[in-house]
Amino acid sequence: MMENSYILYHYPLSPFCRKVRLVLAEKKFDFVLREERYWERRVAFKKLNPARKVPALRNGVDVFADSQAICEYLEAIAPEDTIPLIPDDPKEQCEMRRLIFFFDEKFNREVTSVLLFERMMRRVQQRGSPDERRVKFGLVNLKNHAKYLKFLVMHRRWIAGNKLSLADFTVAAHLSCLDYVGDIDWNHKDFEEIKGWYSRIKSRRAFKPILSDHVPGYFPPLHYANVDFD
Ligand SMILES: N[C@@H](CCC(=O)N[C@@H](CS)C(=O)NCC(=O)O)C(=O)O
Repeated sequence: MMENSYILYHYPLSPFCRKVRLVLAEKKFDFVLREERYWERRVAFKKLNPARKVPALRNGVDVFADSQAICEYLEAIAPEDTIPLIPDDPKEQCEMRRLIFFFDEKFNREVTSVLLFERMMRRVQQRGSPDERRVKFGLVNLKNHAKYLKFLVMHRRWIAGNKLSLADFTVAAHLSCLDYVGDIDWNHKDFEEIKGWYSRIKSRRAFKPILSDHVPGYFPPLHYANVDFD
């Protein structure tokens, strides 16, 4: 491993970990991935992050936790020749953070965490069979939130404004997890506009490794890894 290289403790289908992976790659940091099955509550991992949550990012003796805190730190120390992911204007920053919290809190609680748990994590963690009522709840919420997301991408070039920002990586991280488990109907009218934005972010080089993720026993739909959705 190269000196100054980062270790990211992650789980492949965690939207928070994916956001950090995307930002590490976009900002050209050297990093290696270490899968952390956080539900096994490894004592050594608790020492790294007392919250026992992934992602945690380690660089020698320094450990950083919480995806948003990590991304803001990476933005602050990133090489100058990389594209800025936080706007300079305080009003634009505020809008970007509002949307990040909206998706990482509300959307995650009502959609991503519900569908990922029912579709996949229940089986991975051996916690019984899917609760169909919860699946329905997640899918109905996804439909409702898609309308808001559609509104955003129809009025702005990127999620939080006219420039690419951390908000785009946040939302893309959530959608990529939902796409992996097959819950996004890209042919539905509400996803038509979203598809154009997602295709733009999905075609960035930083996105490639995420598209080749594979969780043993679960295959994503064929379009998952293709930028043109074919
Ligand atoms: N706010 C945290 C949330 C991280 C999070 O909830 N990660 C989940 C995996 S997707 C986790 O580790 N859960 C373990 C737990 O809640 O005990 C962040 O942005 O990093």
